[in-house]
Amino acid sequence: MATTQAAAVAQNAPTKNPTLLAWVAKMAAMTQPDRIVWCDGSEAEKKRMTEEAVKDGTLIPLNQEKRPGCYLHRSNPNDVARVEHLTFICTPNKTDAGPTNNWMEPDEAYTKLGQLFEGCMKGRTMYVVPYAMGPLGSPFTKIGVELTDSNYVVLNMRIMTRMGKAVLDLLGDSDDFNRGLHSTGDVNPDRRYICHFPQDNTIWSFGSGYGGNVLLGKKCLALRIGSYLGREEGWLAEHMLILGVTSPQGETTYVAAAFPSACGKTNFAMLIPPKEYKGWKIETVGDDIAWMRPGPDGRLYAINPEAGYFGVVPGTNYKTNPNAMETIAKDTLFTNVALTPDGDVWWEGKDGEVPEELTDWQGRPWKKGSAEKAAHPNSRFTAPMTNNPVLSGKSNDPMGVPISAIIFGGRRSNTVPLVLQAFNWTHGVFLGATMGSETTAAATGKVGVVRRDPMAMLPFCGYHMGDYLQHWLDMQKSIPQLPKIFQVNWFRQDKNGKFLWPGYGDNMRVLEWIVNRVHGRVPTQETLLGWVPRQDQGLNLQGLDVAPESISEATSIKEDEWKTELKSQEVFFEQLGTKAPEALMLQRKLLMSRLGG
Ligand code: TSX
Ligand code: MN
Repeated sequence: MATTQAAAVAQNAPTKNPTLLAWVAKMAAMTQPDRIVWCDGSEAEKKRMTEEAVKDGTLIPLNQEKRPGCYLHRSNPNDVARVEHLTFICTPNKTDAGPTNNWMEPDEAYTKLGQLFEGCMKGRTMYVVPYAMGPLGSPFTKIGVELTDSNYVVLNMRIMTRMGKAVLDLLGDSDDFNRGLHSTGDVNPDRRYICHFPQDNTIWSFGSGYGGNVLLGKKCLALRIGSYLGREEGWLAEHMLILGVTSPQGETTYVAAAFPSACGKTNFAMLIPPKEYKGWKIETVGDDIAWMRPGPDGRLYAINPEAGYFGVVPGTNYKTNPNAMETIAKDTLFTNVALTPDGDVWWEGKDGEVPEELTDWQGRPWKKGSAEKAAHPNSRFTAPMTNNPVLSGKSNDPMGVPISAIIFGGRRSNTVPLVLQAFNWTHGVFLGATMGSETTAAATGKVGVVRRDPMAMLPFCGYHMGDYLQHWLDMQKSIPQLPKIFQVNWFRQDKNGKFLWPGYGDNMRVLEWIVNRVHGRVPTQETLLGWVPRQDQGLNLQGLDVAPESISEATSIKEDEWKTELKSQEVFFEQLGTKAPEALMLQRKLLMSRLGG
């Protein structure tokens, strides 16, 4: 039985890779699909699968005049976001996963999920999706194969990754590929698990059809497994955007930046400079993930392993992010947004009037003024990066881009000033390790509570957070030309809750200071916390219609607030126990002594 199945798999496969064929046969023997389809990534395949998805109700065609090539998908209402409490790191020892991850023993996880996967694809098709994270032929690039029974997953993976036949050719007979297995199952939250097996380069995901849980190349491979591989192999897999800043003189400086959710990462990655910045240009290399390793010239080089954007839709408009609006004008899959009577999509925070009537994200009639949201707050677009009007020409460069600055951000209504530069790499890692952001969505508990989210990696680090921070510290030994590290906060408020900094395009002013610091072109002011812009030769505020008092408030450092902050940081470090890196504890003590005990 098993041998005939294996023979059948081999007969239809566009590869002779023995490891791949044996694994597909083994997974097929367990899940028992009616048929196996090897995806080739072609246009014809896209057309055929899109038509099938429309026929089976997975996709709703949108108005093809208004949104050419665009479709709407509605997920199960119980399945609209990543599920951290159902996400597991499966290593032999619990300590390897650390206190910030859920852990399951690998054999137990394989057995438990194996029971769920047993026969789960009966009556269904198993799609074999070969994909690459990173440009084909890049030394950074990793190959994965995802087996899935979801046509929605295939169509999304086609946008988010380099997918298809070319990847199989690149893989050849190698056994070095991530083994991803996914089934939507019956979308029952009680039978939903996302398990990572770093030692086996394997991911098993069951019972969900939602983005981050099922597009296995993204959070699962590029971050959780990626961070594990990065530590083993001496590189960094980070939750960072990558952008290039080009001056009127034609000098391009590349920056990587980590922000927790709800800080406008995609907006920053596609920023349009204000009119005073004639001749300046921001270009996007990536909006979510950066893989970084030392290059031949001693600088730190980064690639974006993805090929598309899986972005939050609500709040996106021609004021907050014109480039994103252009990006999603065509060939985009929308998930859980509202539908207009004329077949266009709508969401809270879109430009223009609120329509009188809509079909909401669950397919129910919706009327203007309704207390419920028409689009789900976590509704998404999946769009190819090639749609982005400001896509960097280097986004497909196998060598990546040299990173001159690393930025750590957060949403803080107080305490953290607009911008500061770390004294050195170790201090910069301390700034990243102590990142925090205030909660915004009422659905996830109290609003305005600071959540610690080191390097914005808390839900995405595939091993012990203490070891991860130590790996960051250790990396300075292998990067002769270290990027400079900065901390930013666009979200400082006055006592009435009004934002002090205009943000958005005006963040260019902060970026220019960062670029000038990187190239040693501007003097700076030393403070307790780090180096900040000087009053005289600091931030360029030309043309900015903001009261000088607001700027000084946004950039102010209040010692009493910092004493409170240090106490709050201690709670996080205590969680890491003996794995809290000594160098970071010393940074903490130094700051405490600068504050006067
Ligand atoms: O994305 C944001 N950025 C980065 C842009 C490059 N947002 C949106 C965050 C939610 C996803 C911001 N919100 C930013 C910001 O820099 N700043 C703010 C706060 C803010 C909001 C509104 C105004 C000013 C600041 N002003 C008016 O509404 C007029
Ligand atoms: Mn992200």
